[in-house]
Amino acid sequence: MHFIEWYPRGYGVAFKIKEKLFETQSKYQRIEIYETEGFGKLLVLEGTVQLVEQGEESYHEPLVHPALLAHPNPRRVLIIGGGDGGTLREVLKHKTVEKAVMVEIDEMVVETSKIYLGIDRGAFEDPRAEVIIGDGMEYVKNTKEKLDVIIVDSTDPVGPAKQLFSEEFYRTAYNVLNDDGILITQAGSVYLFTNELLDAHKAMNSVFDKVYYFSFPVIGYASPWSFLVGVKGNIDFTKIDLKRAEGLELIYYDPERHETLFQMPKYVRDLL
Ligand code: AG3
Repeated sequence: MHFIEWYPRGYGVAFKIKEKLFETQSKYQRIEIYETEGFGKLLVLEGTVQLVEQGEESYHEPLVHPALLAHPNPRRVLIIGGGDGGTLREVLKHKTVEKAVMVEIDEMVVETSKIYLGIDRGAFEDPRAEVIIGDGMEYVKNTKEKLDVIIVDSTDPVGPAKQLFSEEFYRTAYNVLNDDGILITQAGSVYLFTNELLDAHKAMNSVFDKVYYFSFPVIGYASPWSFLVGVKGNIDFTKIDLKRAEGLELIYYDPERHETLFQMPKYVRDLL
């Protein structure tokens, strides 16, 4: 048995499967959990791979640590999406973080992840963590809190996640950031979602003071995977605080080689 995620142009990412552990239709999407032959459990939402247990850090580390180490003092962090808890887990590794709010639209993703994955490794129980089931767009529109870092750990820009790639969302997010703030979002496959990436980049460019692009090879996705960073204020995202990186226990993102994040295919650099 195997599971295949089909990307555009007939490009597929496949896993050999031992068994299907769970399947349900939530209010928002089809949720599936598989036991793979070689990568532990696999979480699939609406037919798209969200993570494999053995390798998920290759997504969660670059999504979280570059932004938290580039920010001078990240104390309040908002995660939009991220129902499996992997992003929350990485955020809470930072001692500067006093509060991390995770706003996930689909309660079933949180519950299913708790039962079958446990990749939060206790993060949901951390006193600094708050989990809200709700719409991320509505949350940023209504919150009175000022934030240092916003992390968008969403599904692809279709369905409920589409609005999280819009100029309206970026503008609202910009307004809830402190004078120095960072928003980072996953932005799809470099080669296969190039148009979506360019659209998001354009929308961010019209809102943020500075926008950075980087990519990372993520296990389980059509890699390299792209990430977009919007900066409010004076933060230089090409520089990080190496001192604070000590003790983070990383596997994939290498703070001492932060500059290697920024390499990209020539055609992407020409388009951005
Ligand atoms: N967030 C989903 C990233 C997008 C994956 N897209 C795809 N496979 N087509 C990951 C959730 C992990 N916290």
